[in-house]
Amino acid sequence: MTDCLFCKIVSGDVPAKVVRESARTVAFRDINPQAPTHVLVIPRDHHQNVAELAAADADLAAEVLREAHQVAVAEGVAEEGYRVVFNTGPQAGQTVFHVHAHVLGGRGLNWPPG
Ligand code: IU
Repeated sequence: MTDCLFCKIVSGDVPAKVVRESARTVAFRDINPQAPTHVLVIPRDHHQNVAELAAADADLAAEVLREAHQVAVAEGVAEEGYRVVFNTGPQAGQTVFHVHAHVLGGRGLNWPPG
């Protein structure tokens, strides 16, 4: 999608601090980190949210989840614990409508989230 910010990160038209790439995904640091580790994992293909992604391409949804775990391993937070979040829809706080997994770790995370 030409007007999608995350599609522009995939294409390289918008810069991002990329920490990991796979054939079908890109992982980059969130511009406004909410934890010492805050990385977003996105599919290169445009899907609006995780429900749409899972329905359209379950293999790609699984790859996003595997990559989220590999980010946590690489960041050194996998053993102590980390959180993977897909905000889905405006009420959940989704502001960018290209599906992304937030990978958060490196501090204690409250539950329930706000
Ligand atoms: P959300 O779940 O849609 O609210 O998450 C969008 C995230 O994208 C949010 O944490 C922003 O800080 C982040 N982000 C970014 O990393 N780079 C950008 O240029 C923009 C948003 I705009």
